[in-house]
Formats: sequence, C-alpha cells, structure tokens
Amino acid sequence: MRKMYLCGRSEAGKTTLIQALKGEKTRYDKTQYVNTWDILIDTPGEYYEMKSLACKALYCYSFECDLEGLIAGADEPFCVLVPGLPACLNRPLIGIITKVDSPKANVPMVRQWLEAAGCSRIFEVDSITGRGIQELRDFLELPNPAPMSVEEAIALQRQGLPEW
Ligand SMILES: Nc1nc2c(ncn2[C@@H]2O[C@H](COP(=O)(O)OP(=O)(O)O)[C@@H](O)[C@H]2O)c(=O)[nH]1
Ligand SMILES: [Mg+2]
Repeated sequence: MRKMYLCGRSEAGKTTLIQALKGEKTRYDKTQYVNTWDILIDTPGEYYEMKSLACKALYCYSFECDLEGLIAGADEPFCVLVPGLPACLNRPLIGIITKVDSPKANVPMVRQWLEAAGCSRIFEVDSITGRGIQELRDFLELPNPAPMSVEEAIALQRQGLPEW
C-alpha cells in the first residue's frame, strides 16, 4: 500500500478517515502531534491553519510518503486551501472530500476548492457511513508508477501538467 500524508484543517476528518481506512471503529481522538503510521501520516489541523507550519510541513513530510492527501470536509463553510500546491510538492497530490453524507454537505463547492489547489484526483468519502472508503483503499493499494526520467519530467512541466 502506498504511504499517504494527510493534511487539512482541524475537524476536516483526517483521523476518522484513517480509522475507516484501517477498518477500525471510528472514535474522536484529538491529534496532538504528527503520527507516522505504517501507511498513513496524520497531522494536527493546526499545521495547515498556521502560515509558518503549513507549507513547511507539507514539503518536509512529502519526502516520507508516496502521495499527499488534501482533506476537506463537505460541510466546511469556507476555504482555507491554497491554490496551485503541486508547484511546490515533489509527490502527487490527491484530494479527499469527507462527510459527503452530512446534511450540510456541498460537494460541488468543495470539489472546486480541491481542483483549484491542484489535486490530480478527487475522492468523495464518508468515514462514518463508509461511502467511498473501499474505492480510496483500492487506489492506495495500486503500485507506485515507474520512476520518470528527467527528460519526461521536463516535457510534462513544459505543458504545465501536474502529474510529474
Ligand atoms: N458524518 C461524518 N462525520 C465525520 C466524518 N469524518 C469525521 N467526522 C467527524 O468530524 C469530527 C472531526 O473529525 P477528526 O477526524 O477528528 O478531524 P481531524 O481534526 O481532521 O483529524 C469528529 O466528530 C468526527 O466524528 C465523516 O466522513 N462523516
Ligand atoms: Mg486529527
């Protein structure tokens, strides 16, 4: 399984998503520090909410994972995500919309935020009802793509594509 770094504001649903992906019973557990599990790295939401920590943590932990996962709750009232994140990352960035079954969910709006942030793929899940969890698990179980040559990376960068 590929290792994913999870980031997003407090209460977005990162810790609950990890419990759901691991098939554990979901329970509230305030994240006090960075937790490095076997296949997932969980971070406190404050990392993403503080200018001094957000991007630095994102860059640093990207070296320890295969994928960066940007989490946003479908019921969030406003956006804290920065646009164009892949420009400063060296791993693929995916978006995960949590709480899609919440009565206050506005999935199309949150999808727009994640697209603007530069997510190459966006998953819709609900960690409590279990919707979309298996699809995300299947994606994480795919092997890492073969390494790209420098020439291929430069060619893709010239086209402005985020996949490199
Ligand atoms: N309905 C619903 N509630 C969720 C979901 N994910 C998280 N929550 C709730 O949102 C709150 C914050 O979740 P948590 O995982 O601690 O957020 P974190 O701060 O990003 O780690 C908890 O009360 C969770 O039960 C979800 O997919 N659906
Ligand atoms: Mg947490």
